[in-house]
Amino acid sequence: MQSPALSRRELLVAGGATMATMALLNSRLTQAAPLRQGEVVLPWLDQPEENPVPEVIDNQLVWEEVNAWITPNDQFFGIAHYEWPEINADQWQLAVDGLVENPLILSLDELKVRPRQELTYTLECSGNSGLPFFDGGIGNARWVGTPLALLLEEAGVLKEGIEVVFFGADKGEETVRDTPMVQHFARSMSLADAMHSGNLLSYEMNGEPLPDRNGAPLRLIAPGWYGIANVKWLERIEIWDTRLANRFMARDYVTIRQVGTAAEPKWTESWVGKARLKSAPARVVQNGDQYRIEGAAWGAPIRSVEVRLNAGPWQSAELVPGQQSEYTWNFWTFDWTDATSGEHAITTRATDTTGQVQPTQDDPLIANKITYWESNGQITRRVNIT
Ligand SMILES: Nc1nc2c(c(=O)[nH]1)N[C@H]1C(S)=C(S)[C@@H](COP(=O)(O)O)O[C@H]1N2
Ligand SMILES: [Mo]
Repeated sequence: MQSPALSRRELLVAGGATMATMALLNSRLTQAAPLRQGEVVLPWLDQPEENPVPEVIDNQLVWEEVNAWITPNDQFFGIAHYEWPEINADQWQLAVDGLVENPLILSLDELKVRPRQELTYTLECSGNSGLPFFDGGIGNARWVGTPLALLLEEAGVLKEGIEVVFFGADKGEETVRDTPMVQHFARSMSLADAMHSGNLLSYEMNGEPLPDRNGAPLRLIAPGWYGIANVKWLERIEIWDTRLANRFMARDYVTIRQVGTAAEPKWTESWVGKARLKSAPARVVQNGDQYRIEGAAWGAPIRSVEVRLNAGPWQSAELVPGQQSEYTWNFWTFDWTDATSGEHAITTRATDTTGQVQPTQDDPLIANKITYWESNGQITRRVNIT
């Protein structure tokens, strides 16, 4: 799951490295892009609009301030569709039931004594970059929890059980076909997807107890998926013999795309699930007359990133070593040697290890999409060089 480079470090740590070695490894990983003396960040000319829904989007990553590969908890974005519950962890319990042999009810302590697994995973909201006020719906954190698959095995899923439904404590009113009803936030996954060895029931984020904003006391961490799959404030897991078709599976988080011709229009409506290949310029760093463009690429294992200045040719960026991993962003840098004064447009594109290239904004996949989810088209940002 993790790259060989990362696993080797983990082995080293597990093998009893000294505190000094651990601190060094830690700082090399987390300080992947610190500013050096004399360097300043140039602000982007294009800035996101003011957030009109602060009750839904609580915080956003500020790209110009990204100094580290791991996003500190206080800089991590937060999303809540209904409310922001603050749960008393001492009284909280997780129920696992439905089509299982042994229904479980577990306290947080009972979960914590189960096998502990760590995973570094970049979580992006599928709406990120799809709205003019939303470009910071992404962050990379080190999550700790117990593997979901072990708990499902313990509960013993019956053979009719095909879908795993995750319910959060947060709830709100939904009106469907004129019927108002109170519903909890919920998402589901096929049993096969849920049994993936990377899925965690997570209670720790970057070495701290999971913050309230990010789903305390327990959330699902589903590497390889968009943010929506990572159910927060988890309190119930049910095994069903049918698919969940609630707001977050079948109404919101549905991508609508025109695939037919103008003469014969055809539309697809598809479910938002797995993460997609993407990259973005993070910031331009100036040191005297030297300029460097920094950025990130994620959503798939990254092979390369290219940068395009204005209408110029695509030029190779350099991937920051040691960050290659299936589930994390990979930072990259580009030395901008011939920067001239005036306004410039900077576009980036990522290629994954299978050769797939991040789509352009006029690729039909992006251009013919009328909903804002899954906006992984190439991003252009503008900067002024004086
Ligand atoms: N219970 C619950 N879980 C949830 C949500 C929610 O509204 N309620 N929002 C989802 C969405 S859309 C995203 S992008 C991620 C955001 O995770 P974060 O707030 O930790 O960044 O949580 C997901 N899990
Ligand atoms: Mo999201």
